[in-house]
Amino acid sequence: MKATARAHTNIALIKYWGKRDEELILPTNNSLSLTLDGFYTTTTVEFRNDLTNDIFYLDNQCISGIPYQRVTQFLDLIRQLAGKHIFAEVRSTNHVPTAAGFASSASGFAALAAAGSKAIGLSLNDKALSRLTRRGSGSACRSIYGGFAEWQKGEKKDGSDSFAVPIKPQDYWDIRVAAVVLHADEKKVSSRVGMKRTVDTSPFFKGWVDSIPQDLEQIKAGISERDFEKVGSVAEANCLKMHATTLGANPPFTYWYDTTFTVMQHVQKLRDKKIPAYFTIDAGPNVKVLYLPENEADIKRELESIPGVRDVILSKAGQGITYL
Ligand code: 2P0
Repeated sequence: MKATARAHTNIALIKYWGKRDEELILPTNNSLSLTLDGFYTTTTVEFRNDLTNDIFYLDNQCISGIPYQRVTQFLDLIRQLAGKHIFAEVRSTNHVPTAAGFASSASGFAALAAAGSKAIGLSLNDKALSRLTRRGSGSACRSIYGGFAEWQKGEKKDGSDSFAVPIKPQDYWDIRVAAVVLHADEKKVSSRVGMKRTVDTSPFFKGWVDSIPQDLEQIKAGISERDFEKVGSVAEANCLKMHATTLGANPPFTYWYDTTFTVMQHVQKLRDKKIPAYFTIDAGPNVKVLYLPENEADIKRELESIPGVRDVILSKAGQGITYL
């Protein structure tokens, strides 16, 4: 009753921002992401009869508190699905540079879902695995697949039709992402809290939700045509719209720092020099820059020259779940 799985994190090009059901983690809009090869979590789950509670080690440290509770609550879902009452030892290793500004929750819950469900004897197809993973953290349900994936929000109240589907595999198109590291501080408003505040209070939230179908249609067309400018410009505009909703919330908030703005301006500067580059930003100050392999040296040089930039970490498209 032991299994090991690896999952990579993903960067949303059309963002998930807002829940219609917090308990089941059901989103208000579809989202679309690219899985990244540089950042992953490897997790081993072993269900053992001799355990009287779950144990969770992250990077060889025994974890308690809220992160432990999120893991045990997720294991409860796996136990429920399998109809077995047995505790587990979970050992995870994060290969997501802690300062890179990537949430390790996406790769973390995807690896936990895959290893946990296999260890307990469930054989879930990708759709069922994605649906289960969603309950750990929404964005994690997209990390089941390599390359481009879309999380379909679904319509049903029970969440049975809310899961991610593959759009294009890892080797379809060599798009790259530079993670521009500015700050590694704990964020003041978590994405969970920020999303809820936005849904509850921001008058801009409706505009955000209403604009998603068109963004999705355009970005999917861009992906099909391998049109980098189309994909990049839709992703950048979608990110700006998501962040605009937070300014309309009560109390208002933003994830951006002054340096976030500076990086955005440098990305524009790259485009002025005819080097295609587009940014996207998650619920934090760090910026991710989309670019093509032939421009890697120029992109890296420009980004590293910006005052306040601590690191620039380059990544390619990554693969979906693998079992080790
Ligand atoms: C995304 N983010 O699509 C968006 C863009 C942040 C900004 O998914 O509450 O950690 O666990 O479902 O997945 C971050 O939210 O939230 C996120 P929960 P999650 O990647």
